[in-house]
Amino acid sequence: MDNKERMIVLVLGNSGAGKSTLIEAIAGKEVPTGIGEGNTQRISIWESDIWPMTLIDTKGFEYNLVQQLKTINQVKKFTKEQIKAEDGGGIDAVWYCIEGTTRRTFAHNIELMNKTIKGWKNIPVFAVITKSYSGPDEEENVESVKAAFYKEKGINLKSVVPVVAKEFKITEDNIVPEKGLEDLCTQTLNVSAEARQINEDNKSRMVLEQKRFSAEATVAGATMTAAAIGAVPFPFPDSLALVPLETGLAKGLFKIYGVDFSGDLVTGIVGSAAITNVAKAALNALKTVPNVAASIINAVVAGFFVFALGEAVIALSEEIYKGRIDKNKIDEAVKFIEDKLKDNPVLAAAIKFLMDNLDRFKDKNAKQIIGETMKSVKGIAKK
Ligand SMILES: Nc1nc2c(ncn2[C@@H]2O[C@H](COP(=O)(O)OP(=O)(O)O)[C@@H](O)[C@H]2O)c(=O)[nH]1
Ligand SMILES: [Mg+2]
Repeated sequence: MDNKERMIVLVLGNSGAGKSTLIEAIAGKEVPTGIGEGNTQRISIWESDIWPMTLIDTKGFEYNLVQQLKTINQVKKFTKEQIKAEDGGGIDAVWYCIEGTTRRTFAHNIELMNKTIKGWKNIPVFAVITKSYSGPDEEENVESVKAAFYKEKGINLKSVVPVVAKEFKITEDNIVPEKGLEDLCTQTLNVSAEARQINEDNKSRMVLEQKRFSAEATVAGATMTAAAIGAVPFPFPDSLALVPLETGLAKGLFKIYGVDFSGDLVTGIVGSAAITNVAKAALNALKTVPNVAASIINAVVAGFFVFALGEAVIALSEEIYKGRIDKNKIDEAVKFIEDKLKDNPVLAAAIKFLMDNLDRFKDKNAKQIIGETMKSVKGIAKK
């Protein structure tokens, strides 16, 4: 993607509001493309791998109006000089991050942010309510933010979007999954005449890529939790101990894809005998390996089993999302998952990698082993 084809989005908000978390999720990476130097240390630049956007993260924005204006001036200078040098353009949109749990200070924060960008040529502003974990609070938060904006004149507020940039774990089987990222990005693209011309197929692909990024982060988290649950020194009888985790994982993934599932679908998947058998078979394959503590074997199998299950549920969710599988045909959906798990190349490769590296792994803990094994099978998982 040529830099000129990217929208430039300036992300503002108090420290701790969730700017960096939001940006990482939308950029689809953990490391920025560039960091301002010298006079511009307050900003970092992120070219998204998912959307045609360059996001500008700002640090230390909150202290006072003078600081904010300083930051804004640095950003303006930086974007003119380094990002859109050729066409001389600047920022295309602003995202104001307002933490969903701080309603008391909404109005004050918004007032201050508005002051700093006043005078910018009618720039489109999106109010992003971050950490929007609580359904009941959400509506009231949106109204409060809108009310705070109504008082300000000359600000081109386009929309108020509640988001959860990264899953929020309440308990193992109660996780608030990612929410609102695709909405925020598609709405933002809509304010740019150029971006509006991106064809619908490409836009749908970006939405799916965003969902996949969040879904894979969710699976990675569940994999580590599964390893911790599995790390017991006695034979891991079956995957029963993993059921709450698997249930939470399946529900979270369905939510990311907007699949409004029935409990039957989740129970059907998690309770499938064929699926349990895959875990048992993997365990049996490893049981006879000498010199490896049972807890490590259990941990690795539990971790990779949940990983494989998560990947299968992602694949199913994508099929349902695209309308290729009917979520109400539970048998069909469960069969799809079973087929994905049977002869699963990731699980097989993970076991082989473990076997091949037994000597090296002797003194390592389950977390380290899973980490290394994950890396080794990453390429396979992508296929
Ligand atoms: N689980 C979860 N944590 C979040 C989310 N957004 C922010 N956080 C947490 O809130 C804290 C501050 O977030 P950060 O992105 O560093 O805020 P910044 O100072 O505005 O860049 C960090 O501990 C984040 O992990 C989210 O969507 N989900
Ligand atoms: Mg930050």
